Amino acid sequence: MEKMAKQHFVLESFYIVSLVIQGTILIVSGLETSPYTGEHTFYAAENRALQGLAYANKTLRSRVLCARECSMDERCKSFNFNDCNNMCELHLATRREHPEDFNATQGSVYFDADEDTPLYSLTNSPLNSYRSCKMLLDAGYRSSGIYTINPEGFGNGGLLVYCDMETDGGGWIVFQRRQDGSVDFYRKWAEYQLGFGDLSGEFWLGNDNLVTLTSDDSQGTWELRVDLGDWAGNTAWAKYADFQISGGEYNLYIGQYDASGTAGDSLALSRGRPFSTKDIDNDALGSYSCAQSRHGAWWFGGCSHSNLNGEYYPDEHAAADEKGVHWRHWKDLSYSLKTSQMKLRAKRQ
Ligand SMILES: [Ca+2]
Repeated sequence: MEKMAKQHFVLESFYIVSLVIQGTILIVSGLETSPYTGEHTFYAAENRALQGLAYANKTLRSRVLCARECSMDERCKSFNFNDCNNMCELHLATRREHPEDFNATQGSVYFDADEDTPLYSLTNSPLNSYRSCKMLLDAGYRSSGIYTINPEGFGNGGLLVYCDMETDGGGWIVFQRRQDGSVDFYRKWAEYQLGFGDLSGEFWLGNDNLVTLTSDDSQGTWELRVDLGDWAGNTAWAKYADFQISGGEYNLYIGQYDASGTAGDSLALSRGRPFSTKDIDNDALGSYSCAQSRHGAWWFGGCSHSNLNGEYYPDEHAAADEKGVHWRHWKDLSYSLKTSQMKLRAKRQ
């Protein structure tokens, strides 16, 4: 039959499409009235899709029909087929040219002619098997956003978190974000305990959640990262090894400061300190309240070099020194930052 196709002695064209799915080869062949003739082998990556690059899409009954569509069009270099909605998407390029758009997508299968492609298959395990943003990242989930993770200690519902999949290799669970002042951070102990705000905007994930997360040592130790932004568009970061928040008074335990950080170590005075809020004073200054005087909630000693939960101002000028969102070793105590994120990442030993 192959010989017949090459001799072109019939008006119809001949095609062979081979689909290689998890090592199994499925061959489809037949006669077509299309002028394009060819033999095509497509390799499958399960639960994957090349996103945002379709030049054509149509609803078809199966991946085999989608493969035929692609094989009949000379321009088509790869395709997605979604088993949930039977959508067939044809692409002019492959995952090789657009690795950043090749993402984990449940229910979708991606095909191209590269025999290495099956290596990118993902098992169809439910999201609830992932215990951290790092595990999601390692499974191919490369888009930052809101995910449910199921770390030890959270029961069946898991924990809804924002995963930063881009910064410093990705895989970070963000537990604090300031960016526009839309959420009030001058709150009481019980609110910091439970968490507040909006995961897609400003929020505090909650001290109890931090305790449970950082006590799960099955994932190794945890790193702490702080990302800061000023009002001129500059950014800086700090990173610490061995991050843990203990139960009870939510003491901050951090290991070595990463000397390559650009923000400086402004947590030195907070090491080992319990958390303080405007209504629970655990600082080292007796009846004086660091949390009240600085309008924040933090690991105060006497008091601190930072308070990223301070008052949010519309510019760098805090109403008084140390009242704003500050990190002394990058900007002055009186400089109130525009953005702040605190995040933790599981680090397997
Ligand atoms: Ca005090």
